Amino acid sequence: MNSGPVHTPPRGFSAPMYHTVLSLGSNLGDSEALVAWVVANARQLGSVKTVSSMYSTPPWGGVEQPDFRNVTMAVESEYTPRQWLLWGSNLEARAMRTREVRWGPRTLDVDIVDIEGYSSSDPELTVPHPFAHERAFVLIPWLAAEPAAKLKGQDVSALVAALDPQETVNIHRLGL
Ligand code: PH2
Ligand code: MG
Ligand code: MG
Repeated sequence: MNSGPVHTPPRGFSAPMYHTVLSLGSNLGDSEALVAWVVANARQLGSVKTVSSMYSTPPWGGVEQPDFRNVTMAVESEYTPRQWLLWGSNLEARAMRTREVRWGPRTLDVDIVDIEGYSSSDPELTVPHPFAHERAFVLIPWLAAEPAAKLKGQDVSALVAALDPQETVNIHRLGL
């Protein structure tokens, strides 16, 4: 009987590695713990490249609600874009995220901002994120985590410099 290995991958085989940028946000419940829990979960996968500090950011979108805690992190793994999407949705569900109000308060939001070398117009997985280039609460932490980052060919540093100062003045880096 042949007892040799049956699942050896072909020599030289390796799955593509995706450099993926994720934005984490929360403004309900223990927001700092929830965001930190997501980072810890990604670390367990062994895929975290860089993580920004935690930022306190005023709510964007015109709904009156508490300030957010936001983190942007870069991960690199063999997870496909859809696997990251499912991973984020699963964590949102475990944080008992609900969707009552568009742009309203939430315990946890895990958004895919950008994936190097990948784009998609699927409504469930639009990559790059259609508004990331103008969202201070994404760009400022992202620049801190990845000073040389680019989004759609533009330097994130230039996108940050182009933000309306009114959008940035009340964004604070927390010592976390
Ligand atoms: N998320 C939103 C709407 N508004 N504002 C801030 N400051 N941070 C967020 O993460 C955020 C928001 C929708 O996902
Ligand atoms: Mg969001
Ligand atoms: Mg979202």
